[in-house]
Amino acid sequence: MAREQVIAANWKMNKTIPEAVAFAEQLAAAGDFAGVAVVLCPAFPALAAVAQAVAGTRISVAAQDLFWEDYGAYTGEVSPIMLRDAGCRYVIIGHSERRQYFGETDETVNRKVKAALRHGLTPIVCVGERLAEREAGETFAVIERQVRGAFAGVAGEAVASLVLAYEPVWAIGTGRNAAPEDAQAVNHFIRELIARLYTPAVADRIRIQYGGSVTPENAAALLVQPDIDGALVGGASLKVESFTAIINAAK
Ligand code: G2H
Repeated sequence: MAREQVIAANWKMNKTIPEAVAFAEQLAAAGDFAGVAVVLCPAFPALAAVAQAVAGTRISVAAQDLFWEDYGAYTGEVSPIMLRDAGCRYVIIGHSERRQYFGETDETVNRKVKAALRHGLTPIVCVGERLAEREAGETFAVIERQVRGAFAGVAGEAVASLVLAYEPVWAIGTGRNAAPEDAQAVNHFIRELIARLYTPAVADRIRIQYGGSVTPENAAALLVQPDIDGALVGGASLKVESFTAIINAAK
């Protein structure tokens, strides 16, 4: 089945509101990107302004995190209702930086996935092994644990609609991307796991990105792999030219 590729710009803790809006306007003017789902993921303060800037285009907006409650005394947190209100369609959940620095676990990822789905947000769920785990031959076991944890109690129809991002931790922001065949092997493993946990039809529909030092130079070789359905791009998404080149590599 032909799956629409998802190319997402994870800006992490970069770009002020004016910088984010200027990028969004420039990107919107750069093309209509037919056939590719293009997603911008600004920091919370810029979400609404970027959503306004891309209104009426094919570009969507994602938050980089959310909390699972709707309202309440949770100082510093942002709920799925607020993200919808700000114009988000997607939300990144379980990025390795959140797992590493902010105590995210498979259980909190699962609660966030359910909260996002409950409010009509499409999760972009991140999984990936650390270098020591890869070197110990534990890559598939780690990925399986993270995928099972993220989707515990989530129905197949919902899983089919969301996005997974395989991001080996050792490749994030290091300039060292996974070899296309290695990324393909893990993405293929994930798709087979989804087929085992749900059905082949669900596995066929879920979009599985690769993330970790994706650049205009290496994007095409990664995106041509049969089980890689897009990219979650960090560093190379901060400039319109390099991000546009990666989108064009997906076509
Ligand atoms: C991985 C990726 C974006 P980078 O975190 O999610 O960042 O492309 O800088 O490795």
